[in-house]
Amino acid sequence: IILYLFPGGIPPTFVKYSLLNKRFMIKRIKILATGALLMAGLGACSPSGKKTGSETVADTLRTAETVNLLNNLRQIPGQGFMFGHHDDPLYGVGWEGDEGRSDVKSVCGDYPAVMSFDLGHIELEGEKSLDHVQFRKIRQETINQYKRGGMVSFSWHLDNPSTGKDAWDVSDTTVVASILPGGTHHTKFVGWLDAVAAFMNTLETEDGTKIPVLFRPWHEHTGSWFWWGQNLCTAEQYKALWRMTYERMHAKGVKNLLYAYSPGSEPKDSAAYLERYPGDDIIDLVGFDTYQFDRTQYMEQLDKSLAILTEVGQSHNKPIAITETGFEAIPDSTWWTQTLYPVISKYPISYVLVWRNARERVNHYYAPYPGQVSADDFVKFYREPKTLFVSDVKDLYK
Ligand code: BMA
Repeated sequence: IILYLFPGGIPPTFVKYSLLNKRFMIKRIKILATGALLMAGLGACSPSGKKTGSETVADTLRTAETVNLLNNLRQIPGQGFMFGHHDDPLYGVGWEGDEGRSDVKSVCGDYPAVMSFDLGHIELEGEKSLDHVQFRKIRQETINQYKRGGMVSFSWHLDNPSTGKDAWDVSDTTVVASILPGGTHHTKFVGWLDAVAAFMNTLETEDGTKIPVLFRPWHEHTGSWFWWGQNLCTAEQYKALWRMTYERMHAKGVKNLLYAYSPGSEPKDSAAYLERYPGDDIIDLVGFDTYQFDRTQYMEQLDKSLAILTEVGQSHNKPIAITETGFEAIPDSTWWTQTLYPVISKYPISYVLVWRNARERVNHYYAPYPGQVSADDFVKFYREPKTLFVSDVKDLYK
C-alpha cells in the first residue's frame, strides 16, 4: 500500500521522523570516530608504512583507505553493528534497476551500511553476473555506496572450472587440486583470478581513489555444496587455494581488498572453526553464514557460533561479522526484534548481512519491503541505537 501511495519512495517527513531517534547516535559515532582516528594516527600509521603498533599499516600491499577501513571495522562494535543486505540497490521484490531504490530504504528511510554483491560469472568475461546483473551496474553501485560512506563486500559463486557447470556442481572431488599450481586447470583458473583482479582494479572514484572492499571468496567451505567444500578437497588444498587467490590479487596490483573467512556451518569449537583457516597474514575479518529454518535451533546455534567467533576474533585480533544470515520470506512479524536482535546484540560484531530480495524467485527474499509482514518490526530494529545504517556510519575510510 505504501508503495502504491508513494511510488517515488517514502515521503521525507516520515524519513525525518525516523531519523530523529538516531541523531544522538550519529553524534556519538562522530566523537568515537575522531578518537579512533587519533589512536590510529598515534599508534598505527607511519609514513614509511612499517608496522609500528598492533596494526599493519598502509604498505605495498594495500592502500591507506583500505587499512583505515580495517581499523574502523574494529571500532564499530563500540557503537553497535552495521546492517547489510545483498544486492540491495540492484533489485527487490517487484522491481529492478530503479535509480536509488532499495527495499530496505523504502521500509526504514535509510540504506544499509553494508551492501554485498556477487561476482559469479565474472570469470566468464561476460557482461552479466550469475544473477543476471550487469557488472557495470555492480561497479556503479559500489561507487555509490562508497560515496554514501557505506561499505561493500563481494562474494564469488563462480562456475566449476573443471566441468563448466555452476558453483554447486560437486560431482568431482578433484577440482580444487586441478586448479592449484601444477594442476590441469591451473592456467585457466589463473585467468579467472585475473578477471576478478581486473574488476577490483576498476573500483575507483573519478579522482582515482581506489574503493576499499571486503572480498569473501571460498565461503561456506565447511559444507559440501560448493566445489571447494569440505568433502571436495583437503584442508591443505583449501588453504593453498586461498593463498593462490591472495597472491594473485597482489601480483595484479590489487590493493583495495580486505579478505573475509566465512565458514557455513555451526562450529563445534574454535579449533573446528579454524580447521581450514588460511592464516592471519591473509585474513582480515572472520565470520560465518547461517540461516533460520527452526527458530529455537537458529537462536541457540547463532548464540553458540557467536561465542566461538568472538573468542577467535579476540585471539587473532580480527573484526568479526555475520557475513550472511536470514529467514527466507520472513514469515514472522517480530523476527528482527525478537529473534535476530536479542542474540546478535550481545556480541561485538562489526556487521550482520541478510541475503538478497530476488525479483525472479517467488518468496526468495530476506529483507522486508513495504507491506511485508515484518516491515514494522524492521523499523523498530532500525530505531535501536545499536543498529547502524548508512547515515550512522561516517569516516569508515579515514
Ligand atoms: C543463493 C541464491 C541463488 C543465487 C546465489 C548467488 O543463495 O540466492 O539464487 O544465485 O545465492 O547469489
